[in-house]
Amino acid sequence: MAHVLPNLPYPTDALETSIDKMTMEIHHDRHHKAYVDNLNKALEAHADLQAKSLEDLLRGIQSVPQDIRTAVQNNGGGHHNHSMFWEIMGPKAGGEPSGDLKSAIDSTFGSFADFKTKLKTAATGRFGSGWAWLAWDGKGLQLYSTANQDSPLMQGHAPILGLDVWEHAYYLKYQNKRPDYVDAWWNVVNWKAVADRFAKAKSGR
Ligand code: MN3
Repeated sequence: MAHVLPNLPYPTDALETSIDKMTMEIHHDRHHKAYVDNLNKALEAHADLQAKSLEDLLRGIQSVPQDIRTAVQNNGGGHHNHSMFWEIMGPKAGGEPSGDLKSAIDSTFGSFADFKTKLKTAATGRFGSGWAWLAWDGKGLQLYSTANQDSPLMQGHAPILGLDVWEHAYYLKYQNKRPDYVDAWWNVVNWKAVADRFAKAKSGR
């Protein structure tokens, strides 16, 4: 079955002023679409891999045939990462996590403020293109960055929250000021969606 570009769950101007409308249009309609198209192209002659869920495909990236492995890693990762990214943002969002997620963040990183500082360090310290992550490793939370479109799924972790730090995610509005983009991004994080992902990961679903 072919992989499909999901619709944005809100209008392209809904995340103004943190993320501008044109960036959202290009990011979703062109960049994310290209990952989906190129993933489908890579899987064209592989009915067995087409039958797998995107998550299983990425968890098992090392067993994907070598001639298409890089294409699946980059484009399958890109598809999964962006599908998550749209979902964990929203209009009238921001603020702070609550409940279980808040407790886990506090006990792992010290406080929500410490967590934000550490994620910003990971996001701004990633040289070139990549993502900064909050991930569930099966026992606890981890915070790190990955290069390119690599997903925590590729190392057996569940992505809880991910911040896209490719230049295409922010350059139109922020140019080279990645730290300003990271600061503004907190205003559009949908903590309810992040908490749902955390609960799901913890229960192993
Ligand atoms: Mn992107």
